[in-house]
Amino acid sequence: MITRLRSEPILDIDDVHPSHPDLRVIGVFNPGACLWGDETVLVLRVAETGRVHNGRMHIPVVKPDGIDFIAVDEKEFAALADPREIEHEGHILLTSLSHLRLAKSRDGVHFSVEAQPFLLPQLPLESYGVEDVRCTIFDDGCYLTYTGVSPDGVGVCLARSTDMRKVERLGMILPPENKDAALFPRPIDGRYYALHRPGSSLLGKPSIWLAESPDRLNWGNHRCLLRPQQNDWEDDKIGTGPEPLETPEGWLVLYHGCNRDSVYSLHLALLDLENPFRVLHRTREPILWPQEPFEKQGFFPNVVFCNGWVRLPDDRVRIYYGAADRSVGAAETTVEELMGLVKGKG
Ligand code: MAN
Repeated sequence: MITRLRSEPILDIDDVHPSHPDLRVIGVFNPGACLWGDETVLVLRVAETGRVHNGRMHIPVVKPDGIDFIAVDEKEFAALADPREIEHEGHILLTSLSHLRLAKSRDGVHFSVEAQPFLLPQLPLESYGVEDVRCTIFDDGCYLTYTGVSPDGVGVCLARSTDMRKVERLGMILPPENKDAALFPRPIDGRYYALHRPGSSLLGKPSIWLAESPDRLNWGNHRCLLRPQQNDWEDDKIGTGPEPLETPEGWLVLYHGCNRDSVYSLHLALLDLENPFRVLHRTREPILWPQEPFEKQGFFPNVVFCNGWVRLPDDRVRIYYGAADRSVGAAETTVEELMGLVKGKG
């Protein structure tokens, strides 16, 4: 329903150099995005895996003194039902290790990818990788919420950059299981807000929650805000996308829905400007779903997943999205068009 800028990726795996001689890039996807000076900056997730020697696939993990490799049977690796994870000696491993890498552009379409990583997984809570960052600009810098993955689970970490060259870690702010967190770009009534996605139990399905904080580090007053709708697009789980966009009529939220066949699509909600715990509108049909070949086939098929968008001064909105966990696609719309879609008038 929104218009793609291209029917092919704007960035693909050949555009990115590996971060280590023993690794190869298998995905460049799910970018965070922001406007910084006169450039559009993407904070890419780069997924890498090891090489095959003597019938063994070498899966990278982070150890205190650098990257280590766990060797698994290549045939078992090739036959995985879900290519994202593998069971090894009673533990689940990810088949790739992700880091964050910057790409910069003057026109928002042609990006050059930096040769060096922006944020490499280094801490024990990141030993299986850092993933899917959301960027929110405040007066004191760009705040980045990202997923830290380790044998202890999946949690939300916070970092800050004041120059989009270097980045400083501020620690894990929401412990496992939690991911898909995005900060609102300004405090409301003196409090910061964030959307996030706690893990689910036997009761309930993975849903979007809202929390408050005095300082962006300590979070409380957690409430479940949006639950999966029982339809063909989001009946398995949902999670928030990029930072909410402020409009005169409310906070515009882009989120992903995953259905029972693991197809990922993009949806919208509108939250009250002064009380974001109040949901004003929500789409019933996706605004983007996997249709192009690069969205249907890749590393994990049938995925459009967005955690980065930018609003241009003329109220055009560029949506950067991960396609099939392999490449980056881009779409363009306007605040007006998105408002029409979320109100059901699109
Ligand atoms: C997860 C997300 C993304 C990924 C999708 C599809 O839910 O965290 O990293 O794009 O799965 O594999």
